[in-house]
Formats: sequence, structure tokens, C-alpha cells
Amino acid sequence: MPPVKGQSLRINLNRLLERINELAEIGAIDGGGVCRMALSDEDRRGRDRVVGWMRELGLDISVDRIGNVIAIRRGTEPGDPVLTGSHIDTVATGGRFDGTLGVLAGLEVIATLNQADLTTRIPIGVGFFTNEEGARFAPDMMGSAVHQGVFDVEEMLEVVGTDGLILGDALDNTGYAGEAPTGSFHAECFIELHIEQGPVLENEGYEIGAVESVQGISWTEYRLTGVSNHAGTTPMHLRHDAGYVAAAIAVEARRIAGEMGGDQVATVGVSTLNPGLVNVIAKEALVTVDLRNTSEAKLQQAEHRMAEFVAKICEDEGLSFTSRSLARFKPVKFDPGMIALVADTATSLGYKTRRMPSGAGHDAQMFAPNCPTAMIFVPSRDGISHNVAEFTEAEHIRAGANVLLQLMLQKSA
Ligand code: HGY
Ligand code: MN
Ligand code: MN
Repeated sequence: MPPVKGQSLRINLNRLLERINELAEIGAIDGGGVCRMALSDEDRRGRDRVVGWMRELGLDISVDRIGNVIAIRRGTEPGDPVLTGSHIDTVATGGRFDGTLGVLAGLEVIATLNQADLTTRIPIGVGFFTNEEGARFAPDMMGSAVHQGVFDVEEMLEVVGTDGLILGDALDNTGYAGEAPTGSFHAECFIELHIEQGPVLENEGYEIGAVESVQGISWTEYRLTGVSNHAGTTPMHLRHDAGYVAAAIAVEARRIAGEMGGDQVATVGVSTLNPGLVNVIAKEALVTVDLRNTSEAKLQQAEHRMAEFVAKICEDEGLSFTSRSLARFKPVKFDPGMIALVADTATSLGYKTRRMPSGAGHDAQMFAPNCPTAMIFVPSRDGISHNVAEFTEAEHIRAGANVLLQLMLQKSA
């Protein structure tokens, strides 16, 4: 590794932990978790807090038309920045580290350089991207996809959320409908620090993951329509039971993943019945199916099997149905040079490191086609995430943030 200015610098862990814990107070829920659904009032308050820290650090802040916030620290020369960042929106039962760690570690890198009075040659920056989770407004990674020109901003501003609100209106309510254009921002490179959200690093005793890829993601929403009837008087052969088919879809999703094996995963996360009464055969059901695989061909296979199953069982049960795709992303590979730099930097800092894929989607995957991009993972205790029990050890937070600091110094030297 060529020597760079600041290679002996290390982050201030207490300052970083204080910010993580302070931000976790905004949208705090029982069990130590966080609920800051995208473009909710909690998201607005979280944004305000993070922008406040960006201002205190003396950064040039811009807000684009879908509310992505990018804060730049000037270098001795102008140019595209070495960018880091992630998201601060959460799922409704989220933890305090998912996304937040990447954003606040980016601020900590900058605070460390400010304290050392070290100016990089190339500008560096940190951002947070709107609606990474997609749990209220699908698809996920929406803000970073618009930021990097994958999605059209006008289209995304029209998306209707699970609560019936239009995204653009929710964005206006937060005050973060910015002026900066979308789709034209170019970074010198992009690096995202994120919790693994899975069990691999912890189970195998590693401190750092050098992420090589993100698996493909397919979200489909099914709306099933049968016939309400009396639970007691209706003979079984005369039923058109949306509740039964909703349950069968969940069983089939699990069966497809089991039969395909390998990296195939399948989740029915939403399954709601209408009218949802103990003695009424359900007339309607809303079901979502989340399918993922590291192989695009296998993901298509799983999608095809699921679609065929739903059509057949609805025909047999006499139901009508509609389906719509909520999200669809092909697997993404990160830049080999950046992956090697993550692994080499982590190893040179003395951290046990392994290369690995990401099971979750991340903002970084939207940058990958446009600039050298990679991710740094740190372990999740018991592999838990999207759960208030989500936790990462302080020493692993220190490790991940120091790798981020040193990597950004190397790329901006
Ligand atoms: O669903 C995901 O993988 C991410 O948490 N949005
Ligand atoms: Mn995340
Ligand atoms: Mn998440």
C-alpha cells in the first residue's frame, strides 16, 4: 500500500457512537429499535439532525429533487468526489445501525480529518439517499437509483405508498424536495460501510467483509379476489377462499426456495385478508413475495415458478387476481480493484477479513455501473437485522469506520 497522508489517523469511536445513539432517539421504538419510515415525520427529524452535523463540519450541502442529501468537503483540487454514504430511513421494526452506520461513519471520517487539519487532494463527500428501504414506497434503493440515473425522478415522485400517500407529497411535507438535478452526479468512486445483516462474519470469526456483489431482488404484489361467505354454512367444494390461496402462496414460496437450494431465498412479508374476520371466508388478500438469488437465471426461474403456481391455484379455487412488480434488480458485481482495496486496507489495519456477497440490497449497487464501487461489511450479532434486536459491537464499528477512513484517504490522495 503506497504511504498516504493520514495513514496513522484513526476515528473517534465515542463521537461516532454518540451520534449513532442520538440519531436512534429519533423514531425510537421499544426494544432499542427505530422506526423512521421513508419521508415520515421521523425521517424528516432524522434528516434535520444529520444535516445539522453536516453543517457543523463545514460541508457544502446539496439536496436533489427526490430528497437525496450530498455533503462535500473540498479538496485542494476541484473534481468528482470520493463519495461514501447510505440511508437513514428504516423499516418499521428497524435497528439503529442499518444504513445509519454508513452515513454517520462518513461524517466521522470527515470529523477526523477536520480535527487533523488534513485536506485531501480530491474532494470527499458523504450522502444519505431517500427511501432505501422501499417498505412504504416501493421499490427499494429508490433515491440512489434516481441519483444515479437508474430511475426517472418524475416517475418516482408519483409512486403511491402503502398508506395511499403520493411520494412527492410526502417529500414536500418533509421540506426536502430539493433543487439539485438528479441522474447527473458523478463520483470518483463510491464506498459504503454497512452492517452485514446476516450471520456469516460472526459465525466464521471475521471482523470485516469485502463485499463483492449484491444478489438479484424481485418483489411482486398479488391482489387476490374470491367470494366472502359464511365459514360455517359454505361446503368446502363451493368456496372461493382468498385466505387459503394467500397461505398456499407462502407455502409454495418456501417450497420453491427449498427445492432450488443454493442462494435462493423467498419471503412472504405481507399477507393481509379482507374482511379478516374469524367466521368469514376471506374475499380478498394482499400478498407480497420477495425472491432473491445471486444468479439472474435462477431468479427468473423462481419468478416463473411462482407466477405459474399463482395462476394455477387461482384458477382451481375460482379466484381472480392481479400482480404487479414492486421491485426488480439484477445481481450487481462491484469493482475488483475497489474490493481488493477494501480487503487490503482492512488486512493492513489488522482486521480479519473475508470476501463475500450481499444478501441485502444497498445504495452502493446503484453507483456500481457508473464508478468504481464497493462495500465494507461489519458483523451483525446473531445475524439479526430488520429487527429491533439488531446490534453490532463497538469494536466492529471502530474497525469498519477505520477501514472507511483509510480507504477514502487512499482514493482521495
Ligand atoms: O430489501 C433490502 O434488501 C434492503 O433492506 N432495502
Ligand atoms: Mn440498509
Ligand atoms: Mn434495510
